[in-house]
Amino acid sequence: MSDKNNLSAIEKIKTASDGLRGSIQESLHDEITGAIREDDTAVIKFHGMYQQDDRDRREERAEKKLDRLYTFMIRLRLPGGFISAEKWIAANEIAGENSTGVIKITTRQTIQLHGLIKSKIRPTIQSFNEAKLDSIATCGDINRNVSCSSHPGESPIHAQVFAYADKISELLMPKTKAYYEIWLDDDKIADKSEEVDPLYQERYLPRKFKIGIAIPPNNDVDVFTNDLGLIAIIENNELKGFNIAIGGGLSTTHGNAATYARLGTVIGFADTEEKVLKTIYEVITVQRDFGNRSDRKLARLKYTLDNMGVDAYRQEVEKRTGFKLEPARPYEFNQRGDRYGWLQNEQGLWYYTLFIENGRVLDDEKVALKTALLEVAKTGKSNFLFTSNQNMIISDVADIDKAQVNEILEKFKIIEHTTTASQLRKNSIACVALPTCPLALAEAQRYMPSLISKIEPLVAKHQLQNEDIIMRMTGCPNGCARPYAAEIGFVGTAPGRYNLHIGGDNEGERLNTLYKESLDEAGIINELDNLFATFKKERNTTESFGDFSFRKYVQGAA
Ligand code: SRM
Ligand code: SF4
Repeated sequence: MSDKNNLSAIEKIKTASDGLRGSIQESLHDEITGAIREDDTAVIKFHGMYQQDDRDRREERAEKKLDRLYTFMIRLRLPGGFISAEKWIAANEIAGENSTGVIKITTRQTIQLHGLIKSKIRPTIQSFNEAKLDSIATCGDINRNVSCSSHPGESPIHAQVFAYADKISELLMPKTKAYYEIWLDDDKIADKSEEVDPLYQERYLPRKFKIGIAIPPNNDVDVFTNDLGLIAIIENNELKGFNIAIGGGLSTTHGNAATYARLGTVIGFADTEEKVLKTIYEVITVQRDFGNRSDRKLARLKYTLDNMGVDAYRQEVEKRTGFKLEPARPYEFNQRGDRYGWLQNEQGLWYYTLFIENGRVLDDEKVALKTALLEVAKTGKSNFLFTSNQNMIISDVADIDKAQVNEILEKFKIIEHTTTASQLRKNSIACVALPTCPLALAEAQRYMPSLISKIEPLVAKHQLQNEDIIMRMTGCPNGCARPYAAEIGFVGTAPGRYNLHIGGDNEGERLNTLYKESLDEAGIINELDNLFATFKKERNTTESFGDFSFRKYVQGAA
């Protein structure tokens, strides 16, 4: 239980926020600055936004004695990454009118818009609302966007499992009406008892909370990196229930040895929907009551779990639900990447997964992705799904409409773009980092594409082009592109410098290990050249790069 006398500043802001209202209204009306009041920057996150500034322009503006160029990023709530064609068209328009125009698919299957100035926030949320889209609880100390295995073509019961993402998202929504009041001009509620929130109470959770649902054998959602992961147990094409894993979380802080990345621990199995939802709810109440509210660096469920011990945590959950979890059932993961190209599901609908480098949907000199997707959406013959690998699936296309959609994809060279990208590139993701992320120490999505162009010749030199090597980069150790769960992970330490991590497995069941610190580009290329050469020479027949580097460099070094 946290020290009540030593609460972090954010805890005090949450409690004093009057149901997440803070002084956001006043901040919005203040025309002297493009920023909002400091306390409100914490409150606004619960409404799905972050205050940022253009870091590329900090110096220039400081020289001119100008305030930073403040803008806001807004993130939508899309459980399981599903968006209808109609909503996609709306998001396109809103992005064009109010933000940079780039739609960014995130590593948790939703989309973000960057670069909104303060006066554009309300119109943006109002337009989203008209399109039946919202950004509630996509940030802040609360349950975030629920992710779910995204390939309907891979499992006959995908729809059944997928429905849980919505149910969980609904179950864990905050009760406050502040979002509607502040952004959508709803009347102030007279009776505050309508807002009483038995789950989040007044202080919400000690830290963000993430839930992912995986459908084996695909672990595309990286289920063990979530605070709570559900693993669908399917026998004879029937959903039997879920194994429940808790305590995943990736962030570390350079120089703070008390912080660590951790994969979730499976604590048992629940069969019925009622039991699954009850267990999720009470896992969260235990974290709410026992999590650290003094030190935000140590506040995620993973630390609560390790402090209490796995058995004690499970027992506390079982005490609250009133039933015991069954022993975990067997399952097997054998892939994590997306299944590119067309795939048909059991019901006969078609799905096209296309490659979107680092999830950035825009028209550039290589491919007019944004225009192509808009044209597909305008046919009204498909929906869309985002994947946890920052890609997109054109979904639910009837057999009779497939040729028309395919023609658009051919016309805009989307198919060519997807099929000709190297295996390495398609297995890589990078976080946003500069210029918008205030925490970035180094570049990520702006640098990764060019670094891959330099690694591809190495892969070719060592004849490893057909290997599925999962490579991820982040601009800081917070781990937004899950680099610690990659076979090759780059974690930014300073401009142009990255820690190199190796030895994670291909399926997402083993974290990697720090191999070399603060390498520059030449250092990275040199290390990878040597690693690939040794891998080629010494690997066992079916050994993946991750398993090989774990055996040789992690176990071998122990
Ligand atoms: Fe993240 C903070 C972007 C997935 C761990 N993350 C941030 C912020 C909001 C920076 C900030 O606090 O001001 C970044 C905004 C950058 C920008 O300009 O857009 C940011 N995180 C992202 C996204 C957009 C990366 C991407 O390129 O896709 C992902 C949005 C997911 C979503 O839709 O909700 C994103 N972040 C993740 C993941 C991966 C995941 O969840 O699967 C992680 C690691 C897993 C985990 O949570 O342990 C992650 N982000 C963090 C952390 C470290 C949390 C911690 O435990 O300490 C921070 C910093 C914080 O919360 O203080 C952070
Ligand atoms: Fe920003 Fe760091 Fe997350 Fe990248 S990993 S988006 S640099 S917080």
